[in-house]
Amino acid sequence: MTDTIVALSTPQGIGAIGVIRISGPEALETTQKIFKGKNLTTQASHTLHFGYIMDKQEVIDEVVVGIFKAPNSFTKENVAEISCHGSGYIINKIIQLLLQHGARYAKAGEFTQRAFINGRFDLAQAEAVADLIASDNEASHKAALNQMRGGFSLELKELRNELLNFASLLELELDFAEEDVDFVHRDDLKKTVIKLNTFILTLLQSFSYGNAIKNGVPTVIAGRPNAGKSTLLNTLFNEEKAIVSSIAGTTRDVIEDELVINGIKFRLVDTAGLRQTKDTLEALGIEKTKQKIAKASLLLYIYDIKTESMADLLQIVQSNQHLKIIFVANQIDKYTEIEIQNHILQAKNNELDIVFISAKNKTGIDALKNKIIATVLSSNFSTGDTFVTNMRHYESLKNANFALENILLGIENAIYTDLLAQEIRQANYYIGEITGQVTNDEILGNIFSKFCIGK
Ligand SMILES: Nc1nc2c(ncn2[C@@H]2O[C@H](COP(=O)(O)OP(=O)(O)OP(=O)(O)O)[C@@H](O)[C@H]2O)c(=O)[nH]1
Ligand SMILES: [Mg+2]
Repeated sequence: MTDTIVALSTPQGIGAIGVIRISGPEALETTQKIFKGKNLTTQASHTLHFGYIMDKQEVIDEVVVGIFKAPNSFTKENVAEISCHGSGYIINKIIQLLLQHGARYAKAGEFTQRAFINGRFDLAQAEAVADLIASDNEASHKAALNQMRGGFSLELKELRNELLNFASLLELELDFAEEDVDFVHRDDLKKTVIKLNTFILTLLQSFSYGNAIKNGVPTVIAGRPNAGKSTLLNTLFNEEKAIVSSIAGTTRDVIEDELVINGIKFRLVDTAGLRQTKDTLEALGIEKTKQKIAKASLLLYIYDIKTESMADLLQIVQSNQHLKIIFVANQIDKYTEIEIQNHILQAKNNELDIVFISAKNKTGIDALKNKIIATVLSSNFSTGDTFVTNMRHYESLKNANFALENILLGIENAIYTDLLAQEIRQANYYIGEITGQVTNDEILGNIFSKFCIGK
């Protein structure tokens, strides 16, 4: 038997209104005990009721109570939502009264946990609720909403069911081992496993993009000293974040902040200029630059067309094959039209795509932003609409992929039926971890404790 829980669902602190949520079998009765107005327990679901919250004879507040009857509520239980005036005193008082009348204070994420347990959605969808609340830009909002509404879980569940069918057929085969009949055509099993594995591989590949969407695309501004990296950073942020000077080697430490362009979040890093140096501090900065480049997925390589040759640029491409590079020719205000045209021609011959800017005069910045967005959205970086943003899902997918490869290997080597069945159970276990078809209290506790109270 579940109990009835209560918590403030709007942020702590003073607001115009605060919403207190009560969920559980006794939600309406408990609320009724402190409410003066219509009898809430006999009202229709999805209705609002004006009235007073009373502490015995004393009026605490004028409120509006919304009621949602099981199973048509967020938790699939009876739910009441009291909208009161947003004073800390009133909110605490109402919650205290509800606790006195038998409700229990909700744990972090307990409303969402109940929604999951009552089958409102699967685990991956429940987790997306937290992502949705945390999303602070268009792309992460889209990703979370897509996941909350089903995302990849539905397809994953269907494919898992197919695999489960095979597992039960294999069990049958074991029961009839004496008769030497195959209930499962290994070719059919193989087809299903390949289909599932292909889907899982796509999801695995989507993680770097999904993760970038959620936490910001790691983007490094690098180049030689005095190329104008810090000037560009300041221009992009419209703020003097980094020190700019004509002394080569000005930036020593990494300077990092988030920038949203066209709804996509970037983690932009300005770095120490790359060169040979005897200065210990500068050398440390250059080491940090290299570490940042190693972890980035996008590199904005800033250079001066007079000081770097095509061979230098090609060398940059050579040594940074793990990431996308945008070449940014800076300080074009210093050059003649002919010099620029000449450089464009050379770049074309070497198949290099270049954006020309003047970081100082703020010209070419929109073109650069467009180029950045186009690069992020280009097909080999992003993998379409569905992507994995959650580390836990990524780990389970990796394990599932490993198990599926083992099944394929097993079919190839015609291993014993019981071993094959065992591998299938493994794969199903890991996929079930994502959707919540397989859970344990520890996993659940871990996931929902990361939510805030009231969610
Ligand atoms: N004319 C012109 N000068 C620029 C431009 N961008 C930067 N500069 C100048 O170039 C010098 C170096 O700029 P920074 O932004 O400090 O260069 P940096 O790449 O960060 O240099 P380090 O931090 O030393 O590696 C400064 O004097 C800037 O004013 C530009 O577009 N045009
Ligand atoms: Mg600098």
